[in-house]
Amino acid sequence: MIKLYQFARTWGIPNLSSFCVKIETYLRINKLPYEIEEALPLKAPRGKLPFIEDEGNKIPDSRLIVNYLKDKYGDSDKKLLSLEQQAIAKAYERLLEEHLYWVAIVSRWHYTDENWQTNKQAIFGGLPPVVRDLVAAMTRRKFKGQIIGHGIGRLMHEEIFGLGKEDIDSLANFLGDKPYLMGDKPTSLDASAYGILVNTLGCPIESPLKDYALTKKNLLDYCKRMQMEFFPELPWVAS
Ligand SMILES: N[C@@H](CCC(=O)N[C@@H](CS)C(=O)NCC(=O)O)C(=O)O
Repeated sequence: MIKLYQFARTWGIPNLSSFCVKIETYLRINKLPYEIEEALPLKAPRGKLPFIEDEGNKIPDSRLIVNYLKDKYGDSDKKLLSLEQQAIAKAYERLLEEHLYWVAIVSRWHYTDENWQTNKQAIFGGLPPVVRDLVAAMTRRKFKGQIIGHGIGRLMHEEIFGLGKEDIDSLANFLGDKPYLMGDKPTSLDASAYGILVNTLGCPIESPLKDYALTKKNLLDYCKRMQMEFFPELPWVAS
């Protein structure tokens, strides 16, 4: 059986990592049986979660995991979407994972001290106190380096959230009143989108990004619908 390595569940959402939510949602959309192994990134083959283990293969990175699962167990996206739709879905996936994700990272790790404490407790709360503070501080420093290297960390908060709001507008306008982003059936793009959106709309990290996303009723309803359909054991509690 596929083993999914991810952070422990918290905040009443599937995972505090949008990429972990993405993979678990993908597995559920495609009805692939799996079991969860709680882990921290230290244990991951490339130092990041999620990763999966399947028949002795360890596969890192949610994009490579989805490719692997599609190759091995079938690609429902290909059956559902035209080449043009697949191209659009890929572009949105990249918007979510390579841009909006970084806005979320800033909100969690480097926006307010309150958010940082909430984030710290959720990720490192299970570690013994002395180790916890040390590992948390080191990881926070590492993320600082990453956001500066990426470039987004060189902008003012107002500018960063302004860019994030553009992504939210695009998603809300693209979703419109469709049940799923690409139409009537869920695809891997919904796994990716729900991962980021539930980590924006459904978790206790406060920011102008969250406030703005909450004004988009179709996105909020979509996110709640995805959770109800694919994680019925987790009733919506936040926002
Ligand atoms: N591109 C990777 C990103 C995975 C990723 O950034 N995971 C984060 C959690 S959301 C992580 O494990 N970070 C740990 C670290 O950088 O130390 C994917 O798609 O899986």
